[in-house]
Amino acid sequence: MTANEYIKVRFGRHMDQCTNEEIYIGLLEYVKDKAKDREIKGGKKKLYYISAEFLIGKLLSNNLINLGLYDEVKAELEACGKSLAEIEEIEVEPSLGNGGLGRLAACFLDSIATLGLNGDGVGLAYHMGLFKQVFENNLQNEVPNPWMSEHSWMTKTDKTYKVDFGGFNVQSRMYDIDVTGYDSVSTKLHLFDVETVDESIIKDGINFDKGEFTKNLTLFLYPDDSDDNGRLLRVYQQYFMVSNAAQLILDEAVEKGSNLYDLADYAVIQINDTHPSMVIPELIRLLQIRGLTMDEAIDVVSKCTAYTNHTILAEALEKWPIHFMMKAVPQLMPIIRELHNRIAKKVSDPDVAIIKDDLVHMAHMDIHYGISINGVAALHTEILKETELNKFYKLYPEKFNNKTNGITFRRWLLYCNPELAKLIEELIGPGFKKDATELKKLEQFMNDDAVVQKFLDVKNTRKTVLKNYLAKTQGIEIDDNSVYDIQIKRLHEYKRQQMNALYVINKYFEIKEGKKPARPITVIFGAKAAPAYVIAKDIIHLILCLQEIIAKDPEVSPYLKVVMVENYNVTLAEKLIPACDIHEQISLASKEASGTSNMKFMLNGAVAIGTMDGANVEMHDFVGDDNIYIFGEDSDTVIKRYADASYVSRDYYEKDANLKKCVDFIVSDKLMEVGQKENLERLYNELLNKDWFMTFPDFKDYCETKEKAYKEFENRTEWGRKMIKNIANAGFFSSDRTIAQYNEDIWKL
Ligand code: NTF
Repeated sequence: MTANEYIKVRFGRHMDQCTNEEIYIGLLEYVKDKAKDREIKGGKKKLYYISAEFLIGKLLSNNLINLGLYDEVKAELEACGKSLAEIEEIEVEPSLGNGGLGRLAACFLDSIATLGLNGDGVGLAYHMGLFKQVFENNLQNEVPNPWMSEHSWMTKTDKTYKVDFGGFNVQSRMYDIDVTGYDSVSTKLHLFDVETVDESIIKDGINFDKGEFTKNLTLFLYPDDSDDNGRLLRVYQQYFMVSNAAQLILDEAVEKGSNLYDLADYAVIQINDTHPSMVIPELIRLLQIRGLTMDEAIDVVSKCTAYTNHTILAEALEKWPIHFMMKAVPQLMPIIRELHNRIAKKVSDPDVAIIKDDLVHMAHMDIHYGISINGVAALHTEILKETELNKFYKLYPEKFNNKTNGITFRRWLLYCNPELAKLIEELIGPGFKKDATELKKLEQFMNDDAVVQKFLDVKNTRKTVLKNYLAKTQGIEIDDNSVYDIQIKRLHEYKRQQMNALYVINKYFEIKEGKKPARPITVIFGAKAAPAYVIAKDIIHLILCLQEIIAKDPEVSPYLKVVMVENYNVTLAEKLIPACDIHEQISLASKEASGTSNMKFMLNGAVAIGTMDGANVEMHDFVGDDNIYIFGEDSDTVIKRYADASYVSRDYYEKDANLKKCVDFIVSDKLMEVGQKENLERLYNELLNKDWFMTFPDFKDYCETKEKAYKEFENRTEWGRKMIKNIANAGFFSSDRTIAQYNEDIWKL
């Protein structure tokens, strides 16, 4: 049945007689039916990828592509005067993630299904998602981001579980989203929810009564944890997620014939960061209820779980106070103590203990009782082994392994940049769609100027698409003849958006002084700051103030434009990335575990300016010095600087007049005209007295490297060659490769 025929049956009318709303509903149901036909059958062992976040993005087009229906449906729609783009606008992007960690989980699900692996995702159905970002008076405000609707990709199942907390219990329900593989099977994303959730308790932005746990459990992802109830809520959420997962895992294994002693033959669990770590004691607890002894249960579970570390930032390595755990999940504490005691008997070093200073170290539990610990890029894994987790590495060298992140080329090339996909297919055939390493064949065209021009033409097309999109959706005007310089990622000091902002100030002064750039520059930011992260919000404030000042300044605005897009999300990324000329990957070396936007930009023919950090290092290995702009201190230097506590930001400020001038501008009268004194002064003082992520030592090199990049951008043909070199070498960063490696080394499905 075609989509058209399906819609006719569903609404009793031909497509051209239906509203866009009806067509969307019809297509959604049509796709769900098709996905069902492809559900993976059989398979004894199953992977459970448990994650607090799944940043899946809109699903209609992605599913149509993966099911091989995209062209057909697009043509059907066009035949009756409709456009798929318009239909897509009706879909609301699910707000189930924060950043790279959540988007990675979504890319992984796509690759798991595409490779035909038996693996499902498990997470939570947060009704209001993370939050929706709105700008007011050059400040970030947060409001709820509802995304569920009656007609949804989520299907209500009849699976419900009881989840016990200290003093109360709730009944859960499982909802499923089909995950369609590209020309392959479909698997599932299981999202758990509670029926007692009450959206009406949300008042004034994203505030709600944090004590009403049965009403607020699945309202928001990462609720504010600056007070005790907020922290308790996070523990409740995590336990709710893993208790459901554990019950599901055991049920499915038993259904397939497991006697539970052989659970490892039926289930392998990937713990995505430490949010799902309690799955270890919870499984042990449930196995004991089902008749195993503590010894047996620990033995069984120790063969089933694997842990991925996504950061070396200490504050992200979760440690829960025992008194919280006793209140929220008292049934787990005896098990956690037992797990702790067993290690303490063998290893006396308190640094590797599970319980230390009345805190439960979630990652430590994962490492001692799991089969694998992996980092997410080569450098990151080395730092884990040599520094952050060195003591664990010495205990269990065989457990440590690297899995450099990847992205799905279906969403991040075929869907978001059809013009580029088409050009590539014309040049090297369609093989790259299933085997990303075939992109390498593009290198043969690097010296063919006519082909190079075609890549430049595609880029220009996409730049115009972005221009029109921003005008329509955000009321922002940009010049598509300017160079698009883009930094999109969570707002965090280590990612150093503040350094990019200082560069903008530097450029503003240059233009004022008569040094005009060869071509106008458009600096685009997209980032949400965690609601309680004060300095991150101050950085957004600075960027928005710069945007306003520069836009209003007739001397500067023809040459420089700052744009901070509102509510940066997957949908916006899909428009920004294909249009980008230069992408910013400027984290302080050693701090960005991998980065994944870097891979998406590379695949879309943008050239990076970046530090030797995360996956940038591997990108540099592939493309060489001439096709990526590397600057700044390396991770060894940075790690040493932290170790000897020798960094004093004020020294740099006082020695470098240009830096001083740029930093001082933050608290100048000019900025105060449009900004808030309190925010700007706080940021200024932070930089001057702390600058924990060391922007000052890298600033000069950063500015010079950007100048070099802008200059080389003017040699259009040479730049086109750099673009091709990047695209041709992006194949390694396909999540199909990453997932194949997880399966080969860890999951063994
Ligand atoms: C993020 N980690 C890292 O900051 C990124 O570098 C990396 O690309 C992604 O994970 C995916 O691996 C986190 O979000 C967290 F939560 F660990 F801080």
